[in-house]
Amino acid sequence: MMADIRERALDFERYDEGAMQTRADELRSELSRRRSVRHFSDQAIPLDVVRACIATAATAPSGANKQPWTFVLVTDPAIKLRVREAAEAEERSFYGGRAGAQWLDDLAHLGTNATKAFLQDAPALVVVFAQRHGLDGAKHYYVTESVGIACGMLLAALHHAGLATLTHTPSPMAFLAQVLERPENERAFLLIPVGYPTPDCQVPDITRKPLEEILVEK
Ligand code: IYR
Repeated sequence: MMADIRERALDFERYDEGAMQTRADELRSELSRRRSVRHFSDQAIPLDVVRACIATAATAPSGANKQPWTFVLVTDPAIKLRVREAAEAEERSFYGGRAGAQWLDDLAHLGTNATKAFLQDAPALVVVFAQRHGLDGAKHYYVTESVGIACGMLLAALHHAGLATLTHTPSPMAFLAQVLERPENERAFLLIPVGYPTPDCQVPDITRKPLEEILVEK
């Protein structure tokens, strides 16, 4: 059956080229300062800011507009502790050998290990779940791409608002669905601690690949 196509006028702003370049350069500068933070202060953060950023993430494009994501905002210290304990159990086996020598060697410069104090210290954890299908059985499309785009937008929004983040991927992540009591159609996709960095927070001294290396023009 033919669907009834409903349309409305696009809300689109057109800038002159100088303004376009300035906007592009300013966003590049702002986002290039975002870094993965592993040392969080336990200071409280304004949760309405986080909620606004989650609403921003949820404007991401998605396959057939199915919006196949659920964001779980965890602030309860008892739940954060359970997440930490379960994540550290997985990470101990990862760092204890499951990762393999090559992977551990690739991670060595980051100084990461199985201790995940940030899961308790950060005042909020946003756990992003991918809905593999609708709860009613509806088909979802391009779930990984859709949820990945939403996560990128969430990280940018939180940084823009003045909050530090980490993209943490304890592996495997199945325990998150259990601890957070998610329905069977949801799979944990990314765990994002959110907060302020400690005043003396250090980060690995890494660089980004130059544009010439990552951009191909034809
Ligand atoms: N999930 C582990 C290991 C880890 C893996 C990658 I790839 C990283 O870029 C960083 C860490 C951990 O969080 O320590």
